[in-house]
Amino acid sequence: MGVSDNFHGLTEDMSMENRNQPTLITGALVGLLLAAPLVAIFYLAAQVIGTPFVPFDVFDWVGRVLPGGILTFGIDTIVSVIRTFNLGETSSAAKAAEQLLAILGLVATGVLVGAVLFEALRRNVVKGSYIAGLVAGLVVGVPVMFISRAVNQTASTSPLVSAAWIILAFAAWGVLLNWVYDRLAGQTNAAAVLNPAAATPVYEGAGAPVGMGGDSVQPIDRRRFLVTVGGASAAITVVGAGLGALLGRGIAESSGTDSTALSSSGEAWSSSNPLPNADATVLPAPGTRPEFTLVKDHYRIDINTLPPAIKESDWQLEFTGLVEEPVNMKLAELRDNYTPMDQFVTLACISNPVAGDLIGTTLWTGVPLRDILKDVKLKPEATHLRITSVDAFDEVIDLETVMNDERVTLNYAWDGQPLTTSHGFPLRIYIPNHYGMKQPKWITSIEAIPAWEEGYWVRRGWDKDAVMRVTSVIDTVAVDDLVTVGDQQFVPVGGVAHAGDRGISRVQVRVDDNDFVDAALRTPMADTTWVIWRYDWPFEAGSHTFTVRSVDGDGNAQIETVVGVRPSGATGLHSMSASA
Ligand SMILES: Nc1nc2c(c(=O)[nH]1)N[C@H]1C(S)=C(S)[C@@H](COP(=O)(O)O)O[C@H]1N2
Ligand SMILES: [Mo]
Repeated sequence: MGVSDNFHGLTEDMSMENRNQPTLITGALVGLLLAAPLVAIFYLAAQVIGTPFVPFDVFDWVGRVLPGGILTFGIDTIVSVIRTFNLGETSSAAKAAEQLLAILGLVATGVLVGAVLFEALRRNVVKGSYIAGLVAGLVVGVPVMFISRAVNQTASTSPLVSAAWIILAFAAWGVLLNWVYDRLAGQTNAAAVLNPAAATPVYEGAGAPVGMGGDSVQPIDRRRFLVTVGGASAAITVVGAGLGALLGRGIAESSGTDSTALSSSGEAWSSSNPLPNADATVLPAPGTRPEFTLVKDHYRIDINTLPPAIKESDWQLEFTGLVEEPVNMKLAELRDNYTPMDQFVTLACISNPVAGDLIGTTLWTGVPLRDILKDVKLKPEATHLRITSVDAFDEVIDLETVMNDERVTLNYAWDGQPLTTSHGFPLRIYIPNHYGMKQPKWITSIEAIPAWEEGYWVRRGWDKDAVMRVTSVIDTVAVDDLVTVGDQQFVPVGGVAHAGDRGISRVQVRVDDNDFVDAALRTPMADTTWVIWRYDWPFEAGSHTFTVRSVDGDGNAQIETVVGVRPSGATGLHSMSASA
């Protein structure tokens, strides 16, 4: 009977003396079974106590040390899968994918460690009860503890408590793995297989949790025991994850106002408080995206699996480097001591594909950086500023731009509300005409330096200037909203065009193989926002392909050659097919 048993089968090709010891493969399985509840317990503790959720920390750390090429390949793969299978809004789907990968990473580590530990135990590499398991737990736990210390920005426990918790959790996990091995080994020792009736089960793990039936020692018990371990593990995983989700203060997304659009006066956009272009005569074609993006709908891109949670009371902005004297500023000083500036801004990620959703427009409120620099005495050798964030993200901007352009601002509000955690609370910079990668969120320090240096993504192979490309997108071919003028019917076609702060001077639409014809441009909210365009196409039944192109305010035509996002932003024309 034992010969046909699955787990026995796994042991078939083993050396004589260890024939019935649990194998590497069993170790991998047990590693898997025990990794799942470990993840759940980390999650529950993170949600309830505020300890670090280590899978995300390790994932973020790996992302930061990986070479830029590999990292970009990974991100591009995730983004194309999301777009190919239409898995929803790109940035949230990408974050969900990253979270899943992070968790799978810990599970894979569990599988590996389980396999190695079982093999080591089978070969008797380490003697002594649970030493091997403890060592295995620490081999993972100690580096993870240091990694978490280095990158975690979301835990609310003290560094000491966080460190102790991580070490303890992994040590317990390793010992548990070891205990399972001992149980499995004890239940199918050679004597048991040869003569089940005569064998006595060996239980090395004194004080072992939840008694297994102790008197049957047939190989079938190994399977039964593993099923029990699996069941217990599944139960802990489900209960842990469920409780965590229920009781959680939400490690997945802290704060974040779900405000409807509000001006800096705190008043919602309305007929009495209209958007600046409310009386523009060109109206968006039905189905065009909202001209103003609600904060909750704004894409989020950054190097963190969870956005860093900064407490205002813990935070200050430091000015360091080539300054006569270091200066620290609290958020309230920034807000109260300088005249704020409101700007409608379209922000886009350099990783946004043509017609992608990594672009949004909201109202930024902040203080011109040059006003603040009047109170921070820079040394004459200073030529650039390095802006660094709590997540160790950084970028460098030249002082000349800062001093010549009051729009370069340190911003503390979006849409009239304090920045949300996801979007950079408490402070983020705005640098007109450049992609998001040049514009740190969660800023903690500004260092005056004597020469230009590369920033985070530039070091990883992206464009050092990252100037926004001219781009245009078709949002809608509104075949269900025909406009009739006389006896001619028109199909409203529309979308947006954008070119940093350069504005859009022309948008043209082509239907099938006809010539490009001019679209109408809606007055934008500001020079720094996208422009809504509209073309009412004389209706012709059948299936048609619409293509759009644009020219920026400086006369630069949109590049028609199709090029991917790396290193300087995507180019190519957007087309959409429709039939009526
Ligand atoms: N500290 C920090 N700032 C950052 C990033 C980051 O990873 N860390 N990502 C940048 C990138 S690539 C983009 S596109 C914008 C996105 O801003 P949003 O998430 O508020 O839309 O933030 C920028 N600022
Ligand atoms: Mo980005």
